[in-house]
Amino acid sequence: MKRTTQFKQLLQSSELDFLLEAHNGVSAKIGEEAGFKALWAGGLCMSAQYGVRDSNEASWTQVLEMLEFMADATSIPILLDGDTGYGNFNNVRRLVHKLEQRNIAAVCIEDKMYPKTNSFINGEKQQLAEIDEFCSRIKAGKDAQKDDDFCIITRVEAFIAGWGLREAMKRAEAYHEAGSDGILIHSALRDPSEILAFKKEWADRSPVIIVPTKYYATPTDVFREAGFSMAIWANHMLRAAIVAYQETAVALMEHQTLVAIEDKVVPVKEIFRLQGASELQEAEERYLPKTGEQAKAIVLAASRGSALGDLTADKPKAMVDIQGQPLLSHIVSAYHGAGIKSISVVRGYLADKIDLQSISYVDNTDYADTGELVSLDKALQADADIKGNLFVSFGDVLFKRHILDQLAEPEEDFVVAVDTNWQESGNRGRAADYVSCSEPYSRQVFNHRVLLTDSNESMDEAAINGEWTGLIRVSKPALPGFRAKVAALAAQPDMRKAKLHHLLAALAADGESIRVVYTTGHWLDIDSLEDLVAAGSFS
Ligand code: SPV
Ligand code: MG
Repeated sequence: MKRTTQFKQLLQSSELDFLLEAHNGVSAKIGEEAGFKALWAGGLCMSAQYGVRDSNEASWTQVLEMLEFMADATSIPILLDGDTGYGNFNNVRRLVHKLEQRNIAAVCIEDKMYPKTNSFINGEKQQLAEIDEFCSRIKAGKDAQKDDDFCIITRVEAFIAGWGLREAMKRAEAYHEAGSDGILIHSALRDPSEILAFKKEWADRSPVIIVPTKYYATPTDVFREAGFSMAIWANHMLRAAIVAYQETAVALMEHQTLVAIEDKVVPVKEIFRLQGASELQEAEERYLPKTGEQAKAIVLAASRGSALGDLTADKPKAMVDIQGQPLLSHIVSAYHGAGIKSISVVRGYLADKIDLQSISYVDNTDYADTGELVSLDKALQADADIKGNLFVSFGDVLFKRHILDQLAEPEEDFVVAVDTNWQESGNRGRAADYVSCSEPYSRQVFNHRVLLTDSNESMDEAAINGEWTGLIRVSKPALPGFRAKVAALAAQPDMRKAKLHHLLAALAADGESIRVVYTTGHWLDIDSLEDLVAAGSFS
């Protein structure tokens, strides 16, 4: 049911209904959850939550903006305390138009002048509007509404301004005649005598609403028996919040520890619940691209790493400790950081020593007589259903997560990360996968499409453009061809011990475009004890 219709039905029903004050999205939502069928967006509290006075210091569009959050956070009708209508008939009709656009069910306007003053501040000195002029606001508002069920409540301030029942009746009659959907009769007395006298005289000409802030001690049954349509609890959410704000601030100031208030405040997850955070998580599942989630990583970790000596006597290199964790854990974290959850590790030497959780394993039992290419072939055969990008890397190569993001970006089917700093690492006197590229690294190449032309462990220095990090990304569409190529090569007797750079060179020789992403540093190949020391400060 439309909120306007809900409100109109509540207004016109013979039951006494209650409207709870709300002043922002979260208080509105809490009011709805408590079971209230409608809310009062009160001027006093809306302005107070902005930290200003109830004197139209907050502009009407600022009020409107907050109302939009309140309406979005709820599904029950909201009655706006529209003060005096923020001007004359013209302002009221524009207000009505904007309220309808923002799903606000009804507005209440009071017969005073803009800028208004709260009724409880020197009410008796407040000037009432001319009856005819106020009626023009009502008529213009009613003419402006597009939804027949939108309600305009008119608030009679005669008692507040020190006039008697006769003036209140005269005004209520005129407003009713002008098209008002209900009367809000306000009183600043501590007893309900004024509002009861009005209701008795007015009878059932139209629904009557009250705001018992001052005569709060009156039993609710008195209102019910008198036949009021609605009672507004007009400022109690903010007043309650202020107590909590003040107690919390004072306690924290005094004790300088959160322990002092932790059991008096809701857990953070209650905030998430009120914000509907779980809905966003579901939506993310539905809408966000799942590149990382569907991607797969294969980590080749079959070799012992004998250059590390005793350190790999009882475990393979991938399990050597670096900064308190096995090398492989660092690699898995980098993949996880890029959203890649599906990780297969090819084990060989002391396979059962690689036992990290939540990754899958493929064993190359021929590891002693075969090379990386055969290990990769086994991993590809073990997973016939790779749903996205495939990343391949070595079990002894640490790298920063952002290199994976860089590899995922280009549109080519094959992308490799190549370190420009090859001379420095070459000087360490270890084997390195050198590559030649279509263009050497320079400051300009970042927007050039550099391709790999060859890869080998020994290469004429003049031909070397960088060192391959061992990281390659293969696109999903290229996977069938890649699988076939790997399988065909691995089946060749002379390729049983082939390394991955042989595969790279073979792909390049076949005319595949292998896009090079140049990087400098941010990875580490753990070949020696010296590398292990360097890894201790890799972060
Ligand atoms: C409000 O809640 O802003 C009201 C009611 O208008 S009163 O504060 O009693 O005037
Ligand atoms: Mg008000």
